[in-house]
Amino acid sequence: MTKYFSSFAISVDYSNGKISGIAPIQRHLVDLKNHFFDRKVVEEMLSSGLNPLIYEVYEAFQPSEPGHLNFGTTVLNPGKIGEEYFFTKGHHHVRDCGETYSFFKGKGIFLLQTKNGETAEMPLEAGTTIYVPPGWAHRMVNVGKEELISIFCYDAAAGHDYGSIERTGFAKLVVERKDKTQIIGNPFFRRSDKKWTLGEVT
Ligand code: M6P
Ligand code: ZN
Repeated sequence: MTKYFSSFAISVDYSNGKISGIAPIQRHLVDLKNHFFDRKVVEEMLSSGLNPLIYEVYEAFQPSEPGHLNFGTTVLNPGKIGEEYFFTKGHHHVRDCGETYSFFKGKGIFLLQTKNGETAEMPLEAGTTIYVPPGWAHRMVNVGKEELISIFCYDAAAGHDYGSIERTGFAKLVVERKDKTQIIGNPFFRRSDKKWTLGEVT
């Protein structure tokens, strides 16, 4: 016999992305230290006790079985590590499935890539809704001066695969150079054998 779960409602504060009754997952610089391009700046900051909060995720998790949906909000703070803007770690899904993100505050860039090397970038502002099809890794980058906040929804059985991105990196980086936001190629993409340090760009 089918087991029915109870329906429920949550309350999202649209000014700051917080969801009442949900404790956020927090990611600080130390949790992303292998993801930022400029390892030297990361090491200097961490060794001098600087470990900023990069983002928070308020997520209503459901049983991880087909049919259910996980949903919640992501609050990505403004800031940079060296030239590179703050971003979410980024992931593939273990079980290929789509995801939607609806942005209601801030300014950003959404980065997508497949394991075959295709890439896509989309500008983000309040009102933008993104559909991430199955097979595309995804990351959001905050290029604005305030928080970048979105509501997301995806298959509760999807799972997060972070390992693939940790091994290859994202193909594109979003940086501020000459007072401009620029999307540049990542010189270390797919070079997981390399210990990244500035100055090794070939
Ligand atoms: C969205 C959802 C979450 C995810 C979060 C942060 O809010 O996709 O499932 O955890 O983004 O992204 P990441 O897991 O890459 O750190
Ligand atoms: Zn996802």
